[in-house]
Amino acid sequence: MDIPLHSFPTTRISSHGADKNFPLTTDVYKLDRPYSPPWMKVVSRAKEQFLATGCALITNFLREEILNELRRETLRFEKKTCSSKIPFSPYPPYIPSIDQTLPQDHPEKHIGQRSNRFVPYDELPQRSLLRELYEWDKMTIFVNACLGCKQITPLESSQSACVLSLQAEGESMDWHFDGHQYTVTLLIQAPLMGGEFEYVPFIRSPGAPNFSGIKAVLDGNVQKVIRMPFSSGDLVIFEGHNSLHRTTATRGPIWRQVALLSYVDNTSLSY
Ligand SMILES: O=C(O)CCC(=O)C(=O)O
Ligand SMILES: [Fe+2]
Repeated sequence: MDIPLHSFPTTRISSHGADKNFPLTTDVYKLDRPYSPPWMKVVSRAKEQFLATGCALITNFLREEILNELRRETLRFEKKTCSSKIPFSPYPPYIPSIDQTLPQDHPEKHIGQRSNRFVPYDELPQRSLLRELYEWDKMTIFVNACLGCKQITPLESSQSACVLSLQAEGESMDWHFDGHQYTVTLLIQAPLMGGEFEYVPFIRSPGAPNFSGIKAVLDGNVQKVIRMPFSSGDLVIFEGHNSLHRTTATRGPIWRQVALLSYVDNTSLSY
């Protein structure tokens, strides 16, 4: 690990004008007061939704002024990134299998495409609001509880622990599974149209790779596909290792900007 996690102050930097004990998130959720009644209320709703659908939506998560500042922080990266169409297979490390024994139409041989732009964790400024949120111990406590207390920790990766994903007009990210278990997505800026997050909850599980079900989705079957409607400032807690997911192409001049906060639980993944 190149960057020590949790090494940044957990209280807000005064230049952002926020209350010291109320760093980043909307007052109503009381993230700074774990196990208080309002905190318990949002956690139990999120936990229920996560267990039922593989995804929990927490609306208006960020305070308005924090969201605006995060937008400004992210906007700077729009000019620094460039798009390219990258062949993208559904399984990490996102390279199609060359196994000769597999049929050509096997999902492990599928070649999709992605054209979004990633800003790696180590390129975020040291005094980034996003770093501050990701490295805030109470954020981890909150996400952990929403997932049903799985003992998660932030991913130890200087590159992909917490990244920005940007989509200009027409850019998308095809069907895939994440290499780590849990992703918390913060929608910093919704595009005018498109840029939808779609997923099939728990389409596979340990011991049940469900290649036929996955192939059906890759072939365009939308029967089990759920579209998560979320707006700027909303937070989505998601299991991306066993739930096939994608983001569709954005439309219009406003870029889609999301922050992706990655977490792993203490048991190592075997696949
Ligand atoms: O942009 C999103 O909402 C999800 C992106 C994603 O799935 C990923 O980067 O692995
Ligand atoms: Fe993903």
